[in-house]
Amino acid sequence: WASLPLVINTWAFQHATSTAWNTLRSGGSPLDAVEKGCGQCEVDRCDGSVGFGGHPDEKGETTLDAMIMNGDTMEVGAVGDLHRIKNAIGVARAVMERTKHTFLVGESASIFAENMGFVAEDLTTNTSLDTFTSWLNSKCQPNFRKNVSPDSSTSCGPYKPGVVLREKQRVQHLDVHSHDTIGMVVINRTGSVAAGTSTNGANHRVPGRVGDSPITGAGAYADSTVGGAAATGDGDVMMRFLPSFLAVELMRAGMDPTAACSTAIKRIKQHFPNFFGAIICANATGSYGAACNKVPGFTTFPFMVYSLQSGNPIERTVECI
Ligand code: SD4
Repeated sequence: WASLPLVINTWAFQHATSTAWNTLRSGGSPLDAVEKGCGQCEVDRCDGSVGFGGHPDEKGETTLDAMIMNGDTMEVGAVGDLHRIKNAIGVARAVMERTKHTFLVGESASIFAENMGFVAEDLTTNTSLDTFTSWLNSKCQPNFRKNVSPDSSTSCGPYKPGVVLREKQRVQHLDVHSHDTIGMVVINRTGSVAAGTSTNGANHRVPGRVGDSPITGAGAYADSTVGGAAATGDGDVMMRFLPSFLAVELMRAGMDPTAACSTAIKRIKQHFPNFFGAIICANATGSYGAACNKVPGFTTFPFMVYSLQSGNPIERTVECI
C-alpha cells in the first residue's frame, strides 16, 4: 500500500482525484494538486455538497467553506461563509499566498476575493431554490404558524433570546445521504504533503455558520515530516475534536494511518455516539487508511486513492466502526 506519489480524497469523487493526479504529473506541486483537485469538485458540484447551488442556508443562500495547507511550510489559507464566489479553495490559497492572514470569513472574504479577481456570481440554482422552498414549507413554516418555540428537531429561525435549546436539541444530525465534503491529501515523490477541503456546508444552517472544513486541524491537516489527514461529516461536532490534527499527531507518534484514523473517530464517538463522520489519513511514506463512525444509513465509507502503484484512480471502502 505504500507508494508515492499519492492522492487520496474523501468519497468517490474520482474526477477530483484524477485532476489532482494529472496536476502532479504535469509538474505541479502537492499544493497545486490539492487546489486543482478540490477545485474540480467545485466545478462538478460533487454530490451537491461541494460548490455552488447546494445546501442553502436558512435564508436560501449557498455559501462556501474551504481551506488549503502546505505541509512543507505549515502555511494555511482558509475562507468561511464565502458568498458569491464559486472557487472557494482558490480564494483560500489567495488568502495564504497574498495576505499575512490565515482565515477570512463572510462578506469581507467575498470582497477580498473580488479584489483578487475572482468572479462574483449568484451561487443559487433551481435545485438549491427548490431545496430551500420545500424545507421552508414542510419544516420551517409550520413552526412559525403554530408559534411553537424551537422545541422540535428542526432548527429554524428566528431564534429567540431567552430560549435555550436542550442538550439533545443542540446536536444537528446531518443527512448522511446528502452531505459529502471533499477533503484531499496529496504527497509527491519526495514526501511533500499538502491537504485541503471544500464544501457548501450543512443544509439549512443559520446564516453565518462555518463548519469544520476550513478549520486547520479539523477539516484537514498536513505536515510533511509526518503526513496528512482530512475529515468529512457533522462539522459542528467534529470541529470540537480537531480529528485531522489528532490523526497526524498519532501518526507522528508511530501509529499506522488506519489506526490513527480509527482512534480519531473513536475519540468523537465517546462523546457523540451518533455523529456522522469519516476521516482519511496518509503518512509521508505513502501508507494510507480511513475510518468512519457507523450510524444508520452509513456503514461503509468510500474514498479515492491514486498512486503510482495503482496506476489509476481506485475507489476503496472502509467498514465503519
Ligand atoms: C460541514 N463537514 O460543513 C462539513 C460537511 C461535510 O460531509 O463534511 N459533509 O459540516
